[in-house]
Amino acid sequence: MKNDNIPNQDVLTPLHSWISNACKNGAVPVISGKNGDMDTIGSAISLAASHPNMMACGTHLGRISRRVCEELNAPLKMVSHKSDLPRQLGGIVVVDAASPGQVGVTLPENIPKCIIDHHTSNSWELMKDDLYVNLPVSATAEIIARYLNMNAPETLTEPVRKLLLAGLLTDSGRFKHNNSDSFKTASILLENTNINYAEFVEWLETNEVNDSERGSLVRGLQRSKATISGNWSIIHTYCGTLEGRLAGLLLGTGHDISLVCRTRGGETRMTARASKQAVAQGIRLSEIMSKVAQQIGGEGGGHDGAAGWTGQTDKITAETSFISHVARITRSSE
Ligand SMILES: [Mn+2]
Repeated sequence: MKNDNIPNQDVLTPLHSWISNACKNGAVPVISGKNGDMDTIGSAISLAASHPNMMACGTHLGRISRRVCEELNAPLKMVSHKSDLPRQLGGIVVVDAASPGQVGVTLPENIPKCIIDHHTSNSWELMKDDLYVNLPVSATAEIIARYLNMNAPETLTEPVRKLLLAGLLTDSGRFKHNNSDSFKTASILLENTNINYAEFVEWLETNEVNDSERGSLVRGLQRSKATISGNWSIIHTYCGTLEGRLAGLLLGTGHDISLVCRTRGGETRMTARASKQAVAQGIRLSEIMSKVAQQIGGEGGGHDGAAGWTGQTDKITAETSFISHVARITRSSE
């Protein structure tokens, strides 16, 4: 069966023509999205490496991107205003941003732009010479990997492969929510290289956490307590930083729900995660957090399997409210 999701020549050939033409006319900044995540940064730097007239630019580096770029010596020009972009532009490429608002810098007018993205919807306004490339893949890095493999394979050096792999790994949640094409892209990135995949994944994950954060995570784990709330098991704790990461680690113990509290400067935050099975059987964390907000004030929301709440009450009150709302949910058999 033909898989229409695979980035193919139908998209990558016009992309190559657009880039070649733009590079003939001048400098071409490749601008990353303002969240500065590994996908957008890895995509921008890798694509920019394929032509001397291209330059990776961005307004922000996220925590993982910053460390990976430092380790790999990957160049990204920080820009805060359109005047920071090169003069005599031949075009502008934007990677991994679904709207102009996600770029972080106002783009100059009357310059052809090319948007490369994988978000399901977008609010870009396209002009005559603009090109919009969107594929239903797990990461923009996948589109770039396929493009470079086809049109500029010499660009796929080991650091570039690692940048793209890091983008793919982080955007697909370590291949937890990807489609099968992501494995093909990963295979393209790994084949004929000396990259040790297992070591690379470990490096990427341990690189996210520094010494003091590591201590904070361990203390959070040591303080954790398991509670049965109605039909559900909850593992909960508190910590000073990296609540999301700690909640993810705690969920690995096999409980239905993990809950992490953090209090700082009179503000309490709760971060919760639920297993896929718990969600399938009726847990909607975003609804629970909204109900907590209705009961004790503050703001709550998120997704079914990952949600948060922030407010002014102490952590015991917040935790108690969360746990009592979970107790009221009946467990359905799938
Ligand atoms: Mn992305």
